[in-house]
Amino acid sequence: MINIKENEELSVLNHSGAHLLAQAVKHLYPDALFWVGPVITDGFYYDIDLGSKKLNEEDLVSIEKEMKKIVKDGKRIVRSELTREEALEKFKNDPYKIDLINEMEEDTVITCYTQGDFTDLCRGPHVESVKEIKYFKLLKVSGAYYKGDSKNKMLQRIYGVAFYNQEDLNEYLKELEEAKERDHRKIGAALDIFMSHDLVGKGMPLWLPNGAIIRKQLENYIYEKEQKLGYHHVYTPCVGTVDLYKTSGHWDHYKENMFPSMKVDEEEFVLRPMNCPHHMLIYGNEIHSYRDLPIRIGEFATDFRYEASGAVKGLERVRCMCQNDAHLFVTPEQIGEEFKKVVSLILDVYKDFGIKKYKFRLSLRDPMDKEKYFDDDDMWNMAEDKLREVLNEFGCEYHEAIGEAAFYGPKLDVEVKPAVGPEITLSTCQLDFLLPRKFELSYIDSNGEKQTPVVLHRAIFGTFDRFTAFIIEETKGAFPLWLAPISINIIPVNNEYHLEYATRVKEILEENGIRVNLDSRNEKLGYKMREAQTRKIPMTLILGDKERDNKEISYRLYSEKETTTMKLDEFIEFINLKIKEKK
Ligand code: TSB
Ligand code: ZN
Repeated sequence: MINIKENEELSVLNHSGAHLLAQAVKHLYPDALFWVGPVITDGFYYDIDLGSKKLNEEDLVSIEKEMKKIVKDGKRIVRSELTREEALEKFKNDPYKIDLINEMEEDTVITCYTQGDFTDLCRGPHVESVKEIKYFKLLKVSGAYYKGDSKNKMLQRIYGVAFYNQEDLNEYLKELEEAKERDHRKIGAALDIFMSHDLVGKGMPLWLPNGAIIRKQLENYIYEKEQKLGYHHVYTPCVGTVDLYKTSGHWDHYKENMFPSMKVDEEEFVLRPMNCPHHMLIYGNEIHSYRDLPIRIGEFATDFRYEASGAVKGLERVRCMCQNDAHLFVTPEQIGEEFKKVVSLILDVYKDFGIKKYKFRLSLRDPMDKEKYFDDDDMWNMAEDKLREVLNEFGCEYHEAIGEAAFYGPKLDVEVKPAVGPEITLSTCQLDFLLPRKFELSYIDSNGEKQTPVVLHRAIFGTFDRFTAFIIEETKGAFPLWLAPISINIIPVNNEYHLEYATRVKEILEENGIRVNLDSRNEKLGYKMREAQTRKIPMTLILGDKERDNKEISYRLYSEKETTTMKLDEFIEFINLKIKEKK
């Protein structure tokens, strides 16, 4: 799906779409006040204060009608510049715009755009006339806190999208419908993968048995890979004392993303937002020689983060998450080699899951602004060169985000686009020159001297939560055999004659560790077949006279019409191989 924000022409058009929307709302609701109306990946929105009036779908239809009227009227969109005083005077009755003006830097050129009877404070640019905003659609309305803060007033956010012609708009709306069908929240509910409940809380999904199977498969899969790569897995508590997070620096720099602390006896705890401090302590528990490095400490670790209530989304953005985390302790010379192993693992995993659409984003330091970063010029230069070198070696395309490195080191993120909403980061690998110092970690080098290791924070799946959300959308819920909650559904053609054989086949498959369901309900074959499709079970066995008499099975794959018959023995071999190869 096209990313409107990244397309220059569509960006301008959609921004003008937001103004058109605001003008129409102002016509229909003269008391309306407007906060911001930006362009987003999926079009535009405007946050509006309508007092006690709550908009519904029908209101959107009326607003759209009004927008069409304004377009027909065809006013030009005219830019004007204002001094700060003029702007403050012009918008003196509008607290939101006053707020925006006050937030602007002293030397900002304040501009307004006027179309007919409507003027909005705006940086622009815009199309020349409202006539150009002919092909648009309002998509939905939802609540949004002023400045995204739940302590503030709830505004109403109207979403829309605009194109330069009807075909593009139609195509986009069609894709949008398909995307909604792919939304992991919808599929997750339909296939009983996860649920949520107000009594547990926002952003705290409950994994249902089907979801738990998928998650366990993911855990086993990545655990095995990490074991082969020399990772040591640990278990650590999902709380730490405030002092731990003061030592790591999170208390000073990450506090707004953390849950508030709680006192127990004399100790003050926080639910942890990250696992690095715990892993630093584990590394520090022993004396290390350079010969022991790299040391790789991995954990499937539960973390808690405060995410704005408007931002939480299914399994994709949660407040309680489980990271596929590891901290790799290396000498500076080992950075390149270890980073290469991480990238190789990422590529390997994405290949196994058939993930093809993703972007590498390499966040580097701004060399013009060195004071902003951990002070070790040689280390930065060496590390950044190594990261580039590795990505080039793999032939990976990547975007260099200059100035976006963290204070403590450069990083690589892998970004993907979910069915609905803006891009998200799945995998990440972040270099850290600082944290080992904060915890006074060391290794003894070949001259017998103490040195500080460098840490690579890395999460291949990111979190199991987010990765599962993404895989649900990639597969539309039709998981491969090895991942599906039920891999094989068995249907006896007639319970009276074929149930015994079907039961035997089920037992044999289960002995082979395969997840099977025997559908022995007294329902028609066609009905059972259709239901297996709805449940998106990857494979269905149909067992009748012929199969029973010849010790055979007939199988049909999800969404296919063809049936294949095989000897039972052969089938067991075939299916074991398929599952092992993760096909
Ligand atoms: C990799 N300390 C590092 C770790 O060692 C760390 O926490 N990095 S992180 O902050 O980038 O988080 C790791 C991954 O968790 C992200 O790449 C992202 O895929 C996933 N993630 C982050 N926030 C959320 C969230 N709210 N819900 C689901 N997944 C999330
Ligand atoms: Zn970390």
